[in-house]
Amino acid sequence: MKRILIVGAGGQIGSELTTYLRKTYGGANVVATDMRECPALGEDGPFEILNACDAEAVASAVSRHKIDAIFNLVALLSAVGEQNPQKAWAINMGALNNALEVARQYNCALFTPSSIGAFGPTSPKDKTPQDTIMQPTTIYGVCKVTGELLSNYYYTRFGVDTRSVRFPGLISNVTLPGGGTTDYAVEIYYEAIKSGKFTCPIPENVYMDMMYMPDALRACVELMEADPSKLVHRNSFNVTAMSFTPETIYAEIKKRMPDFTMDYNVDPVKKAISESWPNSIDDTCAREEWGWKPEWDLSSMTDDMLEHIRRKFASENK
Ligand code: AKB
Repeated sequence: MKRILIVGAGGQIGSELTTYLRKTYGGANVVATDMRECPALGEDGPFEILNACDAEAVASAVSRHKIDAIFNLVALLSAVGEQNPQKAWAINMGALNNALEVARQYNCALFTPSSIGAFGPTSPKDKTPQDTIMQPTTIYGVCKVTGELLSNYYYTRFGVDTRSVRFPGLISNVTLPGGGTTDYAVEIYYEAIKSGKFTCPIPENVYMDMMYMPDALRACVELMEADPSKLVHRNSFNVTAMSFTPETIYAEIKKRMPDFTMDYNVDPVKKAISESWPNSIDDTCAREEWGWKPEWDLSSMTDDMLEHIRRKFASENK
């Protein structure tokens, strides 16, 4: 990758991936784009307003900036997608379709995140394999499975270098996620520092895979730089770092903040979605085909999250 376009750079992944890529590939070589103004993304490299569903605008950005790799990060997440399935399909598939076509026309590599949301209640629940039954029950999951198939089709039919990972819930302290089922695992840290109490929308015993953002950023780059001759799979690789329930993450925070309390007000939509997803996924293929290995676990992530959020609130309250 030499000249990179990030589509949907203002979201949870993009806001950190932009900085990460700019450090490696040079600020001027990473063009960040989003529907909305994102002043921070224009500080150390080019930023443009771009509607990912406007095919001509995407093609123009790729051509003007001589792009050779696209990161398509546009998505309405699982919980918010259920409020308006038609809109979720139009945005998620519209952005992917345009990215695939432009990648084909301009000979670009393309990274698109998939998700544990691509699995459903009929997938094996524990250590869910790389290749297995995928019958998701959310529109988000339907888009992800379709996207994986379409991306593989563009690779085999047109030779487009499409690659993807199935991300678990991503935990970060820069930009809040929005509209996901796993968002609680970010919100709990903010509430621990802000108010010392958290009301959890997910049932206490539901396991979901999670990953700290520094591992997720590394996964994106390591997969895109991986030797293509070693890749048996492409769209999309299971990757994970940890799996826990609300009770586990609560206990981990409470170890460090003994006065922290948590109660439950379970959201029926998030309950149904979380219970339809795997307890844990098996990422052996990613480990074998491109050397994937997470560096953060629940304990080290909890230390880091609490420290960063404490500093953030302290500087905001100065
Ligand atoms: C969501 O909860 O919708 C996302 C995901 C796991 O893809 N964070």
